Amino acid sequence: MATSMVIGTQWGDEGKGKIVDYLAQKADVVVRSQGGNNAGHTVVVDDKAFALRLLPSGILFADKTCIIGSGVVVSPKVLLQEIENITSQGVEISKIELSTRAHVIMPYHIRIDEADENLKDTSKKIGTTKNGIGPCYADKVNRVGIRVIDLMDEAVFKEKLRYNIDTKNRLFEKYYGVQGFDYDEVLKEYLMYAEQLRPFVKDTDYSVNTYILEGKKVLFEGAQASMLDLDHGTYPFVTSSNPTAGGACTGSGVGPRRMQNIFGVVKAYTTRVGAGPFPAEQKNEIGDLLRNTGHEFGTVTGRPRRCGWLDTAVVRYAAMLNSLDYLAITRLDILDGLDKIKICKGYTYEGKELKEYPASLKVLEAVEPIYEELDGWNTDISQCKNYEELPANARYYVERISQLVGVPLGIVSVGPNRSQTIVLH
Ligand code: 2SA
Ligand code: GDP
Ligand code: MG
Repeated sequence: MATSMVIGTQWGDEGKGKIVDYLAQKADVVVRSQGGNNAGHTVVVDDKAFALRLLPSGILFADKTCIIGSGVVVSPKVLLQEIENITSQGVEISKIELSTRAHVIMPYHIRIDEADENLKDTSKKIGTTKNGIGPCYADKVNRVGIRVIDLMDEAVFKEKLRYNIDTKNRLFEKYYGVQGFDYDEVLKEYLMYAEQLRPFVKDTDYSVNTYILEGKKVLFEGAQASMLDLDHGTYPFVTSSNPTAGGACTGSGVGPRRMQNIFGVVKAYTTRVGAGPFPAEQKNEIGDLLRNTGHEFGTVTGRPRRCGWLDTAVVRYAAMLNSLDYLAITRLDILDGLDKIKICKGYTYEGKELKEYPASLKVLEAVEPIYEELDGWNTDISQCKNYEELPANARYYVERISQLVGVPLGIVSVGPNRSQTIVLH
């Protein structure tokens, strides 16, 4: 196995961090290709939980190379803090490479993110993580962004910073009515980060491809998820990058022919943080039960996550978008106490069954989920070590998911620890 990839199939927080950490045991290199510190990936090692935001979830191994690729947006402050946090806990971390081409999140991006959200009417608020992700990607697309390579060259950085501070300060003053930034203060802060980051900076477009050609095992780690994809998700209630498999190619500089073993991570039920349509949402005691049993609160923001039944219309769409090879079903243990479990098989709209996932949010907000009810297993499965040990009803549940989605099972996860992972293929 040369390369493999882990992708979220729902609205995020499927347990990608845990699956990446598990698969990383056999990998040499782990690559993040998109998103930034909006991600919150929890990895549990020996009952100790690490909340990772920017660092790839392979970081907790001493012998791996962890790459922050060209498509990532990087907050230097958060990255340096994250490295400091983990190393201060006595963990010997992997070697880190930071792409010269990654874009840098600046303080004005965070302020624009907050100000934009504050200006919107309640029904139009995206519910972003307010980390400046969208405004940083917007500057990149608008070709005024600052890349890591620019930060490494004081003269280039000064010129780009001057332009950005001047234009953004005008925007803050005239449009948002909030305080702008002092050029000298930002310059001083970021030149300090530049020196601290310099040892990690590398042309990762070349290094990732070289590792693959050398036969090293490279694992691509998706952040956020397919339904939050800027092009294919529930726009505009999405993030500003491409968490789908194609995004791993553009965000790392690796061609699609090299991508193999694409795992789609599926939480055994559905959650969503932030606004936007969610047809299988349970705004009732079932949703409350899933949130409380599953401790469904944002890793970064602590926001309560919206909860509902598993929606296979969503996962089927994700299977197509990502050409999934295997499903990795997580958090099956959270359903242990339920007598009956529902699966959403698809939707009807105006009385007719939809064959395709709708692009129109108006349609998506009006669809009726079609449910199938299954018997629960009412057993603690968290100590099951292999597939045969799972109760028959639990096996039937995951097999039914695989059947409805049309993708074989690869992994079933029954707890947050590495040891609570059942591998099927
Ligand atoms: P942004 O900040 O611009 O990317 O927000 C846009 C939308 O993307 C959603 N989003 C997320 N959804 C789930 N989990 C995320 N990461 C953290 C976590 C979130 C947290 O792991 O728990 O701590 O709240 C994440 N990041 C972005 C976001 O909710 C918006 O809907
Ligand atoms: P990510 O953003 O997709 O990496 O997911 P998060 O880390 O935000 O949220 C998933 C949570 O579920 C984390 O706290 C994980 O430690 C935990 N987790 C992952 N797999 C399992 C599982 O199979 N069972 C249980 N109980 N927890 C799990
Ligand atoms: Mg998360």
